[in-house]
Order: sequence, then structure tokens, then C-alpha cells
Amino acid sequence: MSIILQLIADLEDEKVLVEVEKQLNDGKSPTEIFAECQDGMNEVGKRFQEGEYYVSDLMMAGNIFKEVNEVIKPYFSSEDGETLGTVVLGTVDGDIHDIGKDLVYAMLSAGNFEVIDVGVDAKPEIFVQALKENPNAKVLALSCLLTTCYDAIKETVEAVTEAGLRENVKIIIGGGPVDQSVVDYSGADKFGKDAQEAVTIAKELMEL
Ligand code: B12
Repeated sequence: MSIILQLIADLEDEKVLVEVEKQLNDGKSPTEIFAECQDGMNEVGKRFQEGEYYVSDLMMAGNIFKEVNEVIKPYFSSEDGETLGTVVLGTVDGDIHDIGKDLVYAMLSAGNFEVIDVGVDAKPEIFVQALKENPNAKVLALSCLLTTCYDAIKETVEAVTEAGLRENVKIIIGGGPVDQSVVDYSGADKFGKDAQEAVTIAKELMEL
């Protein structure tokens, strides 16, 4: 078990930040550090599921991850060059998890996409409105951490279709448990397992 994973799992907020700064100074890649933080969050989730941790502990883990994100962000310097396109991003209706979404935002921005973030717990019509206000947005990225919110993904895809926008907009989904079966269920186009994949897929879809 890596030190960062262990410290996050044990909710050692100050020690995590010291360790992350130390590893960044030693030249460790920020992507690798992020991956270890995510493993730490998964361990927190496991302890919550097993009854060892409470919602307050999830909140604390969320705050720790956000602080780590602030420390690491400057290391993802954005590439110079033209904007690759516009992406509308948000967490679906009923779901308030925003850490993964914010990471997707950071990586897409660093990858030269313009990102319109509609926030969390966003109803289908909010996404539709953002797409209408940004007619050059060719990608819609939906984050969803709760299995109970798969219907919200489906309803968002349906709302985009009903608004007559589906032909011009590709839909990527992601977040904790999202996989190909959720793509099939919801009618989205693709799923990505992490923020880096969000960038790769957005680039792919922009070219279609
Ligand atoms: C922190 C946390 C919270 C915090 C969130 C704080 C915040 N500001 O976001 C708080 C305390 C608010 C919270 C609340 C709840 N939570 Co919670 N939470 C977590 C926890 C521990 C970590 C989530 C996280 O931030 N992970 C780190 C980020 C970086 O990972 P990520 O979000 O998956 O994002 C990455 C990828 O998935 C991907 N990605 C994300 N979005 C997208 C989008 C696209 C397009 C793409 C391509 C990729 C992509 O890129 C990201 C970076 O690589 C998870 C456990 C876990 N294993 O994830 C539980 C977890 C998600 N929560 C859970 C639950 C049950 C809840 C509550 C219902 C608890 C309750 N009883 O109240 C509430 C629901 C509130 C609501 N309506 O949304 C369950 C969900 C179970 C399920 N099957 O649905 C989990 C899995 C815990 C568990 N094991 O039981 N939670």
C-alpha cells in the first residue's frame, strides 16, 4: 500500500499534504500521485460501506482530496495552442459529488478545451440550456458516482435528443461505477474511467 493511499484512507489531512509536496519535489509524476489519491478514496469508500466510517468521514476525505488537488494543479500546466473545442460538463441530477468532475475540468482545460461547468445535481434541462447557449459545444461530459443516478444520465441523454441536439453532440460519461453497461443503458456514446481518458475521448469525438 502506498504512503499516500494509506494517509488518505486514515484521513491524515496534514500529513497527506506534506507527503504530496515532498513527492512532487522529488519529481514524482502528478498523474501517479492522483492515481494513489484515488485508490485512497476507494479505500475510504470501502470503510464507509463496511460501517467503519460515517458520512462525516466521506466529507473529510472529500476536503482532503480538494486540498491535494490545489497543490497538484499547478503541475498540470496547460499546453499552448488553439482551443480544441468546447465541452459542457456537470454532475447529473441527484448527485452532488464534484471532486471527479473538477478533475475532469482541470484536465480538459489543461488539454486546451474550453469547458462550461454547470455544477452538480444538474437537471437535464440545465445541460440542454448550456448546450443551446454554446452551440459550438460538440461534447457533453456527465459525471455520476451513484448507481441510483443512472436514470438521470438516461434522462439527460433523452432531453438532449428531444431538444434536437443529439446529432451534433457526443456524450461521454464517467465517475466511480460507470462502465459500458451504463453507456448501453443510457444511450450515451462512450465512458471514460479517469480524467485523462476524458481528454483522450473528447479529442477523438471532436474529430467525428
Ligand atoms: C467523498 C465522497 C462523498 C462526499 C463528496 C464530496 C464532494 N465534494 O464531492 C460526500 C460526503 C458529499 C458524499 C455523499 C454521499 N455519498 Co459518497 N463518496 C465519496 C467517496 C469516498 C469518494 C468520491 C471521490 O471524490 N473520489 C475521487 C474522485 C477523483 O474519483 P471519481 O469521482 O470516481 O472521479 C474520477 C473518475 O471516476 C473519472 N470521472 C469522474 N467523472 C467523470 C466524467 C467523465 C465524463 C469522465 C470521462 C470521467 C469521469 O475521473 C475522475 C478522476 O480520475 C466515494 C467512494 C469512491 N470509491 O469513490 C463515496 C461514494 C461515491 N459515496 C457513496 C454514497 C452512498 C454517498 C451518499 C448516498 C451517502 C449518504 N448516505 O448520504 C451521499 C450522496 C450524496 C449525493 N446526493 O450525491 C457511495 C455510492 C454507492 C453507490 N453504489 O452508488 C460511494 C461509492 C461510497 C461507498 N463505497 O459506499 N460522498
